[in-house]
Amino acid sequence: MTFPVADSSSVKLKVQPPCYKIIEGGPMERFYDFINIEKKWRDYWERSKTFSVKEDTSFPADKRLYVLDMFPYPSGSGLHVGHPEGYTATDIYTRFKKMQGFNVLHPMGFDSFGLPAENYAIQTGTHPSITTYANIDRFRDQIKSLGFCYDWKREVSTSDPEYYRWTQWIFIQLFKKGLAYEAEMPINWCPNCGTGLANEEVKDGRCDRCGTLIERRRIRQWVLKITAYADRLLDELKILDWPEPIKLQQENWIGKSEGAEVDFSVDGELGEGLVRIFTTRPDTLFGATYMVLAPEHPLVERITSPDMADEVEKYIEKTVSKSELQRTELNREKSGVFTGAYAVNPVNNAKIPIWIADYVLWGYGTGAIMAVPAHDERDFEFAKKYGLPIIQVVSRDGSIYEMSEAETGDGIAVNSGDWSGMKTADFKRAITAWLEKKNLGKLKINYKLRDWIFSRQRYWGEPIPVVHCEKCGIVPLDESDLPLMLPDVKSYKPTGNGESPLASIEKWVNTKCPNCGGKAKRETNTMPQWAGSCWYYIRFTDPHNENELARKDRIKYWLPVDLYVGGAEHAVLHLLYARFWHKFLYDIGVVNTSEPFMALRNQGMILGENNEKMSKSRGNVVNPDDVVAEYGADTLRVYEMFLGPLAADKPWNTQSIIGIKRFLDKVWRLYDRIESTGSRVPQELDRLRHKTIKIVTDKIETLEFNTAISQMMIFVNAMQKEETLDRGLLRDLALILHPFAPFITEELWETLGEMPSIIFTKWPKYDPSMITEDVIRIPIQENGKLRDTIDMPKDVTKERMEELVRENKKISAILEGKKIIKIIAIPGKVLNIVTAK
Ligand code: ANZ
Ligand code: ZN
Repeated sequence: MTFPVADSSSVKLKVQPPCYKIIEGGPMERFYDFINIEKKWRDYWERSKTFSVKEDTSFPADKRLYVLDMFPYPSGSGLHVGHPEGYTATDIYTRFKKMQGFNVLHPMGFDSFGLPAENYAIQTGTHPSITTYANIDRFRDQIKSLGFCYDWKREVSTSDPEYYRWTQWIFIQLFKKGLAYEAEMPINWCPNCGTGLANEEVKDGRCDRCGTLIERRRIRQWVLKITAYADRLLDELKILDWPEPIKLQQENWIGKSEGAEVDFSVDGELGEGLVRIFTTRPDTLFGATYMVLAPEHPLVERITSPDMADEVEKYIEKTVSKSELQRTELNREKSGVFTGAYAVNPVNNAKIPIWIADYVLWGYGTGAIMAVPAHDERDFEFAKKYGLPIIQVVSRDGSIYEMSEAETGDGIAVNSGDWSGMKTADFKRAITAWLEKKNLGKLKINYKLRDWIFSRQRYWGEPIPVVHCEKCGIVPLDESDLPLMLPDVKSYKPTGNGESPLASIEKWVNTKCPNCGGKAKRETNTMPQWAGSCWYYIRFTDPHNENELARKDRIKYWLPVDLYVGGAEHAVLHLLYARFWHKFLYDIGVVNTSEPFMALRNQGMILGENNEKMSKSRGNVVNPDDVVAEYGADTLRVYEMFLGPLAADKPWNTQSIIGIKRFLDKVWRLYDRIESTGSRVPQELDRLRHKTIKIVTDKIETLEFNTAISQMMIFVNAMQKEETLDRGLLRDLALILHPFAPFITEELWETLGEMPSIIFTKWPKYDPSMITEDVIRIPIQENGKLRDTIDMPKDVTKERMEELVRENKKISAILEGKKIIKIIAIPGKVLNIVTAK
């Protein structure tokens, strides 16, 4: 094993002021002046364009990587210590892979449309673009201070017209394919934010942004047909290397459920008809004792008997303003009203009453159910309250017994006519086939996923690029007229009346139809904050393209993203929306892969020192700028990676940051003891070197950075015990520490007389034979005569012994030209080579 080292005659120690200080009256002493060192290398990288990446085709496809961070929203409060956590992780990985000979795309940008900038504008009267761009400048400086190897010339901001031009372009493509449509429908409305929201933005019935209770409001909306992709969004989760909990959240959100639609005939005073219900348990049809329609069901009016009309109407009024969550809460007291009408159960012709109740939602299935109180909890509760019959049709053991609660599990059919005795799964299949044959029902797959409410009645977002023409209806803008610039407006304030502030700019609103040239009005709603982040990773491949969203060959060169790191809170928002847009772009031939992010890793939350979430109100916020000023960016980086596993939530700990600073001080001082290359390295230390390289290599690969750092600490402590240190050893240390602490290692690299940047140096290799813990010295004999000894693992096999001997240079030299008759290897003891001349 040899370690590439520069010829020592070429070693020019470039003595640079920052790392030396004059001790008064004494010699110059090297000292870890991190402030100047970090500045020096930041400037150097910038000047030398060290991190600029090109689509260099000399890298084969398997040597191209795309490592991405979730780009930040540039808030007014600046960078949080949580940001550098993920950014350091991807930076380590990127630097490591570059050193292993990969071409790595590692970009950064800003997700700069959204509510906070607009709210700030409302408070201060400052235009959102002014605050946004000031915040971006601050964020960029802060991020740069941490030494990440981003290719800054690829920076994008979603609120730049040159960027949102293509967001608008994608919208027009969606519109042309019928995947963006206008609808007037009841949606989630946040009265505080003054805007409609998507289902994904509502958490526990409250606005995800401000915590206000959501109302239902019927307003005109733009909606994206994400449901058209439900199956693919679900199926292709399989091919993704993502954390299981995230995949599960998406799976549940998409919520595929298989069942049957069954038609019940209505026997109402005001007319007859069919009510179609959706059930996941067609095997319980014999247990249906009543039927429930959602209050919004159009049939309600037709079937309600005159004497029930008043009560029914009152009930409907009460329901409409309730959110879905309020309606479906399991432990909420159930309520409902009898319509006066009856339905006929197709399997046994039983007449059952039709009720309306708000626990049945209009937006799911068919908006109508058959109620089986014996086997459904909500139905059970409802039946108890209103004294409706409960008939057991599934049994644990085939017998009929008294039930104290709904039994929702599978079992054996009872009270089900000729079908009794069948197992649930078989019965489901059989009855569905029977229903299909009789034309009474059919197999049906339903999804929980709803189409994406895509318009916001707010200012600071992408204008939706369509007009409403009196003659032609909705007409998209010509693509050549993009970007449709967001106009300036006097009042940013949400109007609260369902219109965006843009609606008040008459000059902008009144326009010509691109189709007929007649009078038309612009769409005044804007896109949600999630639009820009749906495709930013594509733009990074070709960020300044003025003719298309990105050039095909560049997309092909880089996509898909190989590693994506960010918080887990985006599971069903950004990560679902981006997958949807990506699949659409795949279908129209813009991208060449069906998934955008192949591997995803989550970073945990960095909590305050008191183990609580960091927040201004709790007074436990740590500002990364302060840490960088006091200890340096390298210390912050190593510290955040040393805190614990990347995905874990972990509290800040000032004491241990001091420990990390001391570690880097120690590393620094080791470079006072450089001995020329090839000087003797104690075998123990040499072994430790190989072991450390192996562990650091393996642990970066799996993003277990804390373990890698621990091992480097052990290595450094061992080196510290030596009075002089082989230059090769120090060289290896600088290389493996580099991804973690890029500034200090560039400086130490220079101290070793090497040329910057260290990132262009090959990652060191380790010798596997050097890293086994227990080794024994095996005598190697030729015809019974001792020739050499070779260290081998204690549990070495015969075959491995032979291999190690053949690899040994000294033995090979001895055996040169001789004929090997046989090799006798006795594991753990001796190896004898029988040769002939
Ligand atoms: C009869 C039945 C018997 C049901 C039984 C369940 C258990 P998922 O898995 O969520 O798809 N349901 C159908 N449409 C509904 C609506 N619009 N609002 C509220 N509930 C609705 O669940 C489907 C089940 O939820 C359906 O199967 C139906 O109740 C109810 F032992 O039908 B079931
Ligand atoms: Zn809100």
